[in-house]
Amino acid sequence: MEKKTTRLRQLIQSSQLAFLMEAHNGLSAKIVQKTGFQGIWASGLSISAAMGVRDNNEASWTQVLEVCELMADVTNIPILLDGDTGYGNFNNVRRLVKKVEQRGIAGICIEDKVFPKNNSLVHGFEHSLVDPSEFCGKIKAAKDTQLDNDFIFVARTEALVAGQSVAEALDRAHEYQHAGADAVLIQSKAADFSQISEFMRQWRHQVPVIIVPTTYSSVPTRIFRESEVSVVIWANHTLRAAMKNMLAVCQAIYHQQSLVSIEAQISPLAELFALQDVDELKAAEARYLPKGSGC
Ligand code: SPV
Ligand code: MG
Repeated sequence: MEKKTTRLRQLIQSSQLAFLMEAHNGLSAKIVQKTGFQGIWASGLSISAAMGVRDNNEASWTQVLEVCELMADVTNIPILLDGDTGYGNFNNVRRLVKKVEQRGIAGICIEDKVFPKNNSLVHGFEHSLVDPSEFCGKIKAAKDTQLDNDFIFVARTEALVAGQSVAEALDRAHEYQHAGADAVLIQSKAADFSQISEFMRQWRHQVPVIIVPTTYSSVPTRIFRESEVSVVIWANHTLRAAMKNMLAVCQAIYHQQSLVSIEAQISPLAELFALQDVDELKAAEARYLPKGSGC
């Protein structure tokens, strides 16, 4: 089987629109793979939410990496890690890339904001951008550090999120591409697709463009294809699905003091054990445990 890095590169560079689905722990990563998705978005928002903390770099980079390692261990599809700002300057990015590669992560996405960052979609926070020259230094440092040629560096511009123009986003994206980024992610918190559509019209398609249509979720995927977007990230939807159902089931059990009504709302144990691949352990026991040990 091809390396995960190679598969992520092929996915991103394919002429077909590709999709990455968010996961935030081993269980959700397995579900994403089982569904048929060809790649995972290791979302900073979802991983921090699953830890019960804010998406403001409250989780340390090693805590995030631990989660990613688990996700990589239990799946065989590539993972693109949301590496926020790279947790510091170019030197922190170099260290991050080294450790991420060691843990079997296929690529990293770094954004051009100041550390510690604020989530792009949360209301009432400022978004300060770093100078493009500083960000280009991070890109070059990452590309010089990676050992596997197919490892992916996605440069994410937050220009639109910070209230800057489409022209500024384009200028930044072009600089990032020239600095060696393998793809560009253009983030937006708008409820419509007009700014990104304009961005795509003016983008000289040297490297693929990735979008995250969380706030403009009503835009049909056909429009993304027509705009020649390369990858769509569904960025937080397993986390939000789990959160909603966990809350509903907790409330039902709390109020009813009974399990009578909730079985249909939760996964059967048999499905849970299947996802954990308990049959593999049974087979391994038959092979490795002494016969008649009763274990
Ligand atoms: C994430 O999933 O953590 C992202 C996407 O960075 S967003 O939350 O939309 O900024
Ligand atoms: Mg994020």
